[in-house]
Amino acid sequence: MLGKFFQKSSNAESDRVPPGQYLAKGFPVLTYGQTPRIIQEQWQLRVWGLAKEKTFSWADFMAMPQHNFTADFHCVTRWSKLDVQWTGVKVTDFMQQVEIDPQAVHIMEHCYGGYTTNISLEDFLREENFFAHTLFGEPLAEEHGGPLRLVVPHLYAWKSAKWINGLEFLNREDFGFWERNGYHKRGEPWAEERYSM
Ligand SMILES: Nc1nc2c(c(=O)[nH]1)N[C@H]1C(S)=C(S)[C@@H](COP(=O)(O)O)O[C@H]1N2
Ligand SMILES: [Mo]
Repeated sequence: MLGKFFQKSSNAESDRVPPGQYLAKGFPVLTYGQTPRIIQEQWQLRVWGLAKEKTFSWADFMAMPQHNFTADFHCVTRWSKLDVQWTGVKVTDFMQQVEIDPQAVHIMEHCYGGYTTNISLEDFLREENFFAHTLFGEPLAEEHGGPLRLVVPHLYAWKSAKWINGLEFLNREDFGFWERNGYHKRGEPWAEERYSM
């Protein structure tokens, strides 16, 4: 398990690596299908369902408060990367501009290219979640989800939608792409919520 793709963790780091995970060298790319190419100026994110429909442009996102974030990243295929450095917009700041129906309890994340993943409203609204456009000080590369992706540090990274372009608010839980194909509906790495039985 060590060698080309994984590295050994120090004691301080190993406290931060969830069970069954190993530290990756570099930052692997994990994409199902093709990488969509999106021109930044044409990028949009639409909100609909149990929320007042609204479309956000790139300029809208740039006008929101910008922050730096350091977060650990855990892929269910067993690699983790600690202290990933991002810049972007907090989900909580973004949500100040979204009017949700009180019946909304769940969200489907939609992406350019057709990928979907579901998340509860409670998991989505966590203070530490953010939309990222910058990775280690560079514009977010296409293969990592540029121009903009979601990052949800407390869940496995398949919930961190790359090329995000929609949030559909729902009154019940629905399943996204991987969840329909056997992944756990929530995906909490410390509880090893990898697959559904
Ligand atoms: N749109 C989209 N988002 C996605 C994926 C994908 O295939 N398509 N893969 C997910 C998975 S399984 C992981 S581990 C992370 C990987 O992000 P990275 O390629 O930047 O490392 O993105 C997640 N977001
Ligand atoms: Mo993943």
